[in-house]
Amino acid sequence: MKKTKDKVKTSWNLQEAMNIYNKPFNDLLYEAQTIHRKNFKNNEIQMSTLLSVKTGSCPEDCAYCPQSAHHNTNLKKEKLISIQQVKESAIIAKEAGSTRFCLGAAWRSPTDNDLNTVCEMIKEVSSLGLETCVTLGMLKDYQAKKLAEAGLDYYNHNIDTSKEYYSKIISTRTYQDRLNTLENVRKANLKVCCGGILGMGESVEDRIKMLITLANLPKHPESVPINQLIKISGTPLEKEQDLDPIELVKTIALARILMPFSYVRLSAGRTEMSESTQALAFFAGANSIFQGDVLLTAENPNKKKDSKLLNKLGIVSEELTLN
Ligand code: SAM
Ligand code: DTB
Ligand code: SF4
Repeated sequence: MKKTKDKVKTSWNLQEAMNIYNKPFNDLLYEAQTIHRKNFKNNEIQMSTLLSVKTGSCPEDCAYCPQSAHHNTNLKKEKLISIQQVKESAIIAKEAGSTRFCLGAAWRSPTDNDLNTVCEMIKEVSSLGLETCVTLGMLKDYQAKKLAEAGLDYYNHNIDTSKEYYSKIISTRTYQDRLNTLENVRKANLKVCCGGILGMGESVEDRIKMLITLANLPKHPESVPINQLIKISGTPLEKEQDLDPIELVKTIALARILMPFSYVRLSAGRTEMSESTQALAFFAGANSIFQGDVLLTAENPNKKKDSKLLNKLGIVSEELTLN
C-alpha cells in the first residue's frame, strides 16, 4: 500500500517540543517509531560515505574540529586531492553499498577556482550512479547555483547547536552566516543536509532549540545529521563530559517527530556508542549512517563491525531509487 504524506509543520515552539522530549522514554520512542514506519520502510537505512578532499589548516575556530588551524591536533594537512583520487574512492564506496558520496573540505568558503574543481569531482561521482553531497563552508548564491548546475544533489552545512550556544563554540562566523548559506543552497534548488553535534557542553534546551531551528526552516532539511562529539586531543573540547546515551536517543526521537519525512543520520561518534545505543537510535527513527573506517579524519566503525550489527538487527541498506 502506498504511504500517504501528511502535511509538514514548520512552526514548532519550545514548549511543544519540550513536552514531546519530556514524555516517558517508552512513549517518546513509540511515537517516534510510529511516525517512522508511516513514512519510511521499517528496516532500511541509507548509507553514505565521506571523503575529505582538502584536509586541515582551516581558518575557522570551531572548538570541536580537528581541522581548525587554531588547534594543535597532529593532523596531516593536505592540499585539494585529484579528481582521479575522488573517482577511485567513490567506486569503492559504491561497491561497499553506499548510495551517497560526500566530499568535505576544510574551508571557510571555497574560492571560485577550487569550486570549479569540485564541480568536476561532482560530475565524476554522479556518473557512477551515486548521489552527491559536498560540504565546503559558506557559499555565495552564485556558487550554490554553480554546484547545482554541476549536478550536485545535497549540500551539507550544519548549524551545530542552538543560536544561544553557538558563540561558545565558534567565534569566526555567526549563526546568521550559517542560515544565509542554507538560504542560498535552497534558492539554488539543492537538497539540504543540516544538523548538529551533541555533547559539546550544551544544555538539553540548546539541543531542542537546535532541532526547532531546523524544523522551522521554510522547508525541512532532507537530511539531518546528528553527530556525537568526537573528543579530539588538542581541541578545546577534548575533555568534555560524555553524552548520556539516553539523551542522544531522545534527541533522535524528537528529530524524527519534528521532521517526519527527513532522513535522520546517526553520524559521527558511533565508535564510542554501544550496539544497544545504536539499536535504540534506529528504533527512535535514525535511518542513515556513514560507513567506512574514517569519517573525514576521525575514526568510524569498520564495515565488518557495522555489518555484524545490522545483521543482528535485521536492518538492510536502502537502494537508490532514481526519480
Ligand atoms: N568546513 C565545512 C563546514 O564546517 O561547514 C565542512 C566540513 S566540517 C568538518 C563538517 C561538520 O563535521 C561540522 O559542521 C561538524 O558538525 C562535524 N564535525 C567536525 N568535527 C567534529 C567532531 N569532532 N565531532 C563531531 N562532529 C564533528
Ligand atoms: C556531518 O554532520 N558529519 C560529518 C559530515 N557531516 C561532513 C563529518 C563528521 C566529521 C567528524 C570529524 C572528522 O572526521 O574529522
Ligand atoms: Fe573548518 Fe569546518 Fe572544521 Fe569549522 S568544522 S574548523 S569550518 S573544517
